[in-house]
Amino acid sequence: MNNLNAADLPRPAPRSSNPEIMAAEIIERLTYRIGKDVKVAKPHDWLTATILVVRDRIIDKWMESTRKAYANNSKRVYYLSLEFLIGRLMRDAISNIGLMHEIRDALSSLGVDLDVIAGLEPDAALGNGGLGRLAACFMESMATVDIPAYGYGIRYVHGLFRQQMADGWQVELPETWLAHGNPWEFERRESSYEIGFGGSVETIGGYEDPQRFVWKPAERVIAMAYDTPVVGWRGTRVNTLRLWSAQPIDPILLAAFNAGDHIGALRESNKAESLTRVLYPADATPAGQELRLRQEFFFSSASLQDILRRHLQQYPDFTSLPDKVSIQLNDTHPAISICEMMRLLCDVHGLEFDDAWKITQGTFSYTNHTLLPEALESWPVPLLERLLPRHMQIVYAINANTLVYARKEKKMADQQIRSISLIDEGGERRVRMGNLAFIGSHSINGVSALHTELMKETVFADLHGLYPDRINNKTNGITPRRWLMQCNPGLTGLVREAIGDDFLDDAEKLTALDRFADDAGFREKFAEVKRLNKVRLANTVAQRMGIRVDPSAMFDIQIKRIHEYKRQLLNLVETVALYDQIRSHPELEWVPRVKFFAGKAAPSYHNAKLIIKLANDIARVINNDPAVRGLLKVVFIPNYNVSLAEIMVPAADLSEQISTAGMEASGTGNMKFALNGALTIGTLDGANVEMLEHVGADNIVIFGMTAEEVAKARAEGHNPRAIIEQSAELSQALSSIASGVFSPDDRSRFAGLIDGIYNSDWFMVAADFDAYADAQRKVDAIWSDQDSWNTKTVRNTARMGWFSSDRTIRQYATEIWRA
Ligand code: TH1
Repeated sequence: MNNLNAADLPRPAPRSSNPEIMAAEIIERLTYRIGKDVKVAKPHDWLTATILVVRDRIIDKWMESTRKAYANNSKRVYYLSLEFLIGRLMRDAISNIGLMHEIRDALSSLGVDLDVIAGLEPDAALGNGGLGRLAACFMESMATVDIPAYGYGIRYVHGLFRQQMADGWQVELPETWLAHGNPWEFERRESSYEIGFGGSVETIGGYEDPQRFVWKPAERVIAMAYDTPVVGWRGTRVNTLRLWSAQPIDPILLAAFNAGDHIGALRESNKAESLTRVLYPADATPAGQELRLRQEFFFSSASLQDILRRHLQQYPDFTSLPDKVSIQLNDTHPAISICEMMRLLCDVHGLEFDDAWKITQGTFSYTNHTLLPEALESWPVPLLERLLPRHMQIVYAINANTLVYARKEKKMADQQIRSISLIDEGGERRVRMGNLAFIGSHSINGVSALHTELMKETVFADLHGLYPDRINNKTNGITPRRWLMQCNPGLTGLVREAIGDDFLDDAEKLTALDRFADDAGFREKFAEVKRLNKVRLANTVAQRMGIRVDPSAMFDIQIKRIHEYKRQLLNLVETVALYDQIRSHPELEWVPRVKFFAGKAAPSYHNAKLIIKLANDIARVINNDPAVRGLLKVVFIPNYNVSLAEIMVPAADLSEQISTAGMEASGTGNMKFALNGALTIGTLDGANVEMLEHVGADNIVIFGMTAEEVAKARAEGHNPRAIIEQSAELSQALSSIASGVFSPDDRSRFAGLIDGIYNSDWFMVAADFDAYADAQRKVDAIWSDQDSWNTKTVRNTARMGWFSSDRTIRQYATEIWRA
């Protein structure tokens, strides 16, 4: 192939966008690729055939994009992430290549409804929450803004568990997104690498003057690539999401099998495959298990080998690496890549340590997504030593250089030296992955302005003192294609009528909508779109849960992972207080509300699971109490995922973003709701702070303690018991929950949860309660003046364009990647 001239070869026939021709192609795929006759084809077969037709139209662009990057010697960006929460792909892809009407027509000429088969596509949940979803939004935006980029991750056989409810308790079931095969992906057997674990390090060149180190792993597995094309808006560019799957070196030990040891013959093979079998279901908490470290190293090593191989295909050596390659670490999960790069450069390619270090640092950059101390990854030294002995040596070498520099050049004191060290010496010795990622990178970024400032003041204070130019901010964003155009076609159509199509290519052009906030006719249409989206959600809830909700009530929604710092408990306690108020003051005009909750709890997170049970217990009591007269309903929708979010986000009137200030690094759900015309009730936390700046104080309801006040209260100690006693509403709500009003079958079920509020109130539920309840009554007052409400919600949509992930990616590209 290499000595042929591509221009002289026959080229694939250009793909037509004529619906008749596409219908014929769908039949062709059904027949020859799936092997089914039209008469017996199942809906799933139609889905697969359609995806194959769509995929073909993306492939031409894909090859062109790859060729172009090669020909222009463009810099390539590699986004390394253990999570990609992509959800469904078909609608996204069809819409981005501009064939929605054509494919719909093609299918309908075959008697197939696009919406029906689109609903059958499995929701790829290779991620837990915000961090994984951000990686997916970034992939789409990098293709859209024409950056040659690869996402690298793991092809988990089982993504995030399916959540089922058993009597209001969360039960985890395996998720099987690959059950029907995956028509999007290409298996790349030729892109396979060996990955080692354990063993020992040999020194060549003698003890006195060691020249080289050679790692002799005791175990080896194969990493095999699966590629998925990711197409940007208007098909501008197609990038690759490359996911690694673990394969055994010997699929079966035939001698053992023939000797009758049928299970032993497969042991090694099973062990290898188990590496990429499941996603760890912990969000913002480290898994801390050996298998997790194996996953992290497996995918880091495979990605690094692939990146270096591709570089050497095009360039003579690695001196140009920092100019031609940027590697972005999505949190510390891939941080071991820094050591692996050093090992490959020094031990395999023969570079000197100092030269390799310059190249490594010039190439890597790191995004931090959380400051929660319990969430900062670290690995016990003995574990790293056993599993990755050469990498442990490299950690010590990097540490020695850094600490000498800090001590000798920067005159740092013992306390500061302890805090910047890669080794945590307090208790069992552990390697701090955050410090490794920081020291091995030329850029360290936070994900909102507040979070970035807190990074400088807290966990990274001393490292920031040592390297003051490295920390920078890149406020998160969301892709407006998925989170406006696809999930909310009604609103998209209305906005186009009002301001034209410019905003489709540049979300910041939505500001043109601002003046329509004062146009009563427009506001009415805007409200009508919202109503239809609420009807759609009401239907989903009726279908899935048999619960009827009234679309004319305020839809108040909190959807995200269940975590104490996100304070679903604050919302639930206020719900109980409101329930009490509605019953004690039936003469007042209460605003009818439906409080929706959805989200998964980490299987080992006891309090989070208890909060889910509490939501369900409260729902059962309130929804069945005739004294409430339908003024309040509580709905916990099971199995929250990207596809459910796409139905709930456009249907929200009120968006709950109520984390304890200083604890939510950014949040991205907050942006999705506001863009779709919901009002936010929120704390001054994460990106809420910047949302306030963009939408204006009149168009968002902010309440509660600031991050500074929270830090002060924690340092000086606050007295939750006194606070509770001063608030009649709060004490009544807490004692009814604690005493078993909502859990008559187990009266002490929630006593411990409520005790936590009385005794320490770490998350400031009591401390913020009154401010939150007042803010909710302010929300009621705005709702009661629908003109005022609709003015605010239109302004939210108009002013949220800045939070497009296209803007975020452009900032990464110019300020970090220089791509
Ligand atoms: C989340 C943050 O909690 C959230 O505030 C932020 O918007 C999002 O990342 C994207 O930046 C995080 N998710 C995880 C998941 C794991 C570990 C740490 C974090 S921080 C597994």
